[in-house]
Amino acid sequence: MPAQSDVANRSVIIGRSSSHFTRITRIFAAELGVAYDFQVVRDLMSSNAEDYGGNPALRIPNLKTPQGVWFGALNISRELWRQSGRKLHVVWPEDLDAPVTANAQELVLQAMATEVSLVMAKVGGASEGGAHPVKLRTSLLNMLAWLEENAEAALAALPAQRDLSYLEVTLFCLVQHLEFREVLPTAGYAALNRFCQRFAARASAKETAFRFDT
Ligand SMILES: N[C@@H](CCC(=O)N[C@@H](CS)C(=O)NCC(=O)O)C(=O)O
Repeated sequence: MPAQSDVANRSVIIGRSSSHFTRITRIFAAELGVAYDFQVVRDLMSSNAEDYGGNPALRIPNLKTPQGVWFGALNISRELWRQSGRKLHVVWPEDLDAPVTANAQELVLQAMATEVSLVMAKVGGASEGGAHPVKLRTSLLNMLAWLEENAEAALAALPAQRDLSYLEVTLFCLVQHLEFREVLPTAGYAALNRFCQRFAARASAKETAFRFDT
């Protein structure tokens, strides 16, 4: 049983079980063996920063720690790495020094952000037929086509002795989420599906399956 002081000092992930950016952080926590509490943001339309742990961008995920609040999935994943006793070899975005790997990371994160815009516009009741949503969809399809063509090369270029990379975790969360939120059917992306099948075998992926919080 954890000591009471450990429980009192435990970090809190503020997010949603249906959010791909939140899932990144939960996969990192599981891989790194870091215990945390989970605080669900029930209303993503809230304009009160307090509902998001104080994040003025009104976004999730955020991580509450005794030192302060960390905003965003990358900051959180790094902080979880610092908290972990495991000292895994993680390849972070700034370690990607070839165009194929750096561009893959850029496009995965941009595709995730574009997907957020499309989902939030739908939730907010905006028309999907407007000029900008149509452009966003074209951009998303272009990015997915690029990733389908280049992801295998990018993954093969990662250091072989790594335990994990931000690229793999984010790519997995992106592809799974497109299907989960019915933004795009992903069955036609064979290379991306092969990658997801391999990644899905990890305990951290199994433990963090997308679901709508009740
Ligand atoms: N840069 C942030 C992006 C986070 C983000 O966009 N989260 C989405 C949920 S997956 C969100 O909070 N959406 C609310 C909104 O768009 O109003 C990160 O890397 O964590």
